[in-house]
Amino acid sequence: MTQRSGKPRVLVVLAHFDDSRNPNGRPNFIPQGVGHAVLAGAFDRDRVDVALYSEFHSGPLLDERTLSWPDMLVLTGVTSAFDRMRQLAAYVRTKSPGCVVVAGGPAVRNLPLLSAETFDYACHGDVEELSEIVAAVYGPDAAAETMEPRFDLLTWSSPVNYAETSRYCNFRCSFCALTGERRDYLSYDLGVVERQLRSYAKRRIVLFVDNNFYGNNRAVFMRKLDMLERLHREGVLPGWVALVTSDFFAHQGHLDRARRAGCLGLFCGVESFSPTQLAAYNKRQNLVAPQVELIRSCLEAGIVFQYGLIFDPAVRALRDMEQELDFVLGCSTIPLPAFLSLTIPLLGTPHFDEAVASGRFLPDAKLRDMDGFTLLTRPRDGIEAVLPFVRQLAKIEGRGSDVARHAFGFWRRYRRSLSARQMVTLLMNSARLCTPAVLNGRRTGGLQAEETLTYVTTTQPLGPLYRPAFPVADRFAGHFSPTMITDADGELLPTIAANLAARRHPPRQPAQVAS
Ligand code: B12
Ligand code: SF4
Repeated sequence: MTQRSGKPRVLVVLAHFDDSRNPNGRPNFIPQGVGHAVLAGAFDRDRVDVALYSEFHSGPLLDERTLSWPDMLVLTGVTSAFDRMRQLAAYVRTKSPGCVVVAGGPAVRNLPLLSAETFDYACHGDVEELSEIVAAVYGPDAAAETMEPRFDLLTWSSPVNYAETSRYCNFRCSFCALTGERRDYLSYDLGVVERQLRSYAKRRIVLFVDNNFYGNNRAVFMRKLDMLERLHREGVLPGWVALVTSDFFAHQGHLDRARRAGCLGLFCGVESFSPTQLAAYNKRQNLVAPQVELIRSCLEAGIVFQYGLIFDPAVRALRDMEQELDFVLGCSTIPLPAFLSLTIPLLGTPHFDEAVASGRFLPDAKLRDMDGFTLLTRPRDGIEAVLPFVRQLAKIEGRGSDVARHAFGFWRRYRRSLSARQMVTLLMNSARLCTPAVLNGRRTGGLQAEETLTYVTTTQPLGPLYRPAFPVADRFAGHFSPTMITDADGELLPTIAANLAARRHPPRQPAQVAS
C-alpha cells in the first residue's frame, strides 16, 4: 500500500501534446477525450479519492500542488502523447515519491519494452485492466464492483453528454491505429448503455464516440436504434450524434430509422474522394457507393454529415491533392470537411510498415510528431514544394471567398432539410478551417522565434514542454528526451523495432521503477 494517510489519492490524466503548441487547452473543441473519466470508474467511490485532469481540455498539467497530491497516477492518451506521459511520470515521482504510475492506451501497447521501463504498470488490456491493478495495489475493496464512467468528476461542464456503445472496429484500414492493435469489434450490452444514457444529470445531446457505431451485426444495430428511439420518445435522449462507417449508408431506410431514433448528425471517415487512394488505404467500404451521393442523401434526410480528409504526400502528387481540395471547396452538395490532416504512419499500422519498408521516413522522425500536421515521410514531390499545402491543412489561407461561396450554396441547397441549429453547426465547421485559432484554440501566430513550427519532423521544434517546468531528479532527465523513430539517415531505430516485435508478448510483470 502506498497511501500516506486516509484514503488513497488517485489522479487520472488524459495526457496530450497540442500540435500547435497552444498552452491553454481546447475547452471548446468537440469531441473531447473521455478515457480518463472511464478509467476513474475502476475505483470505489467511497474508499478512494479520485481527481481527473484532461490536458487536451485544460492545457499542460504543470501545477506543482496537483502533481504532489496523488498516491497513484493513471495515464491515458493518443500515440503522440507517449512522451508527455513520461514527463508526467517524472513530475509526480519527484513531487510525490512512491506514487504508483499506471499507463495504457495505443502508445503503451505498441511500445511494451519502453513502457515497462518507464511506468510501474504498463497496461496492454482494456480499461477494465485497471480494476485488477487497483485491487493489487490497494486491496479488492478499493476497486468498484461495476465499472461505470465518472463523468461527474469532470472538471468542466460539457455542452454534450458522451457515451460509447462499442469498442474497436471490424474494418482494417491501412493507416488506422486500430488495425495495428488487431482487436475484435465488440458491442456493449444494450442494458448497460441504456442505464448510462438514463444516468446523466442533465438531458443533453449525446455524442457516441464509438469508432464504428454501426458495427458488424445489423440485427444488433436495429435493436440499438429501437432502444434509442424509445429513449428519444420518452424525452430522456433529446438527440444524438455518432461515428459510422460508410457501409451504414448502403441500406435504404437506415437514415430514416436513425432520424426517427433522434439522430441529428453522423460523422464518417471519408478520408479521400479518390478511389485509387481509398483502395490503397484498404478502405473498400467507402467504394460501395459514390460518396457525394451518400452525403447528399444523409443531408436530405435531415441529418448533419461531418467527415475528415487525410492526405498522403508520400504517394500522392501535389497537384492531385490540391485538386481534391479545390473539388471540395467548389462542391456545395457536400459540407466542407470537419478536419484536414496528413495520413499518419502510426506505430504498428500497415501504413507504418510500408513507410519503413520503402525507406520513406524522414531523418530524426519523432513519435511526438505523429499528430497529423507534421510531415514524417518524404513527399513524392519534394518537401519544399509540398510544405505550403501541408501548412494549409492546419489553416486554409487565402480561400475565404471560396469558403463563403461554398457556405452560401450549401445553405441554399439544404435550408429546408436541416434545422437552423444543424446548419449553424456545419457552417461553423467551415469557418473553423479558416480561423482555427478563434474557434478551436489552435495556435496560429505569436510563437516565439525558437518555437516557429517547420511542419517537418526532422526540424520541428519540440516546444517548451520538453524542458522540465521545475527541477526533477537526475534519474528522470531522460523522461524529457523525445522518443525517436528514425536515426539521422531515416533508418528505423532498433529500439522501436524491438518494441514493435515484442508487442505479441509484452513483459508480463510490471517493472517496478525506483522512485
Ligand atoms: C475524442 C477523440 C480525440 C480527442 C481526444 C483524444 C484523447 N487523447 O483521448 C482529440 C480531438 C484530441 C483527438 C485527436 C486525434 N485523434 Co482521436 N479520437 C477520439 C475518439 C473519438 C474518442 C477517444 C476516447 O475518449 N475513447 C474512449 C476511451 C475509453 O477509449 P480509448 O481511448 O480508445 O482507450 C482504449 C484503449 O486504448 C485502452 N486504454 C487507453 N488508455 C488506457 C489507460 C489504462 C490505464 C488502461 C488500463 C487502458 C487504457 O482502453 C480503452 C478500451 O477499453 C477516438 C475513437 C474512440 N472511440 O476511441 C479517436 C481516436 C483515439 N483518435 C484517433 C486519431 C487518429 C486522432 C488524430 C491523430 C486525428 C488526426 N488525424 O488529426 C488526432 C491526434 C492529434 C495529436 N495531437 O496527436 C485514432 C487513434 C489515434 C492514435 N492511436 O494516436 C482513434 C482511435 C480514432 C480512429 N479510429 O482512428 N481524438
Ligand atoms: S473504419 Fe475507421 S475505425 Fe475502422 S479501421 Fe477504418 S479508420 Fe479505423
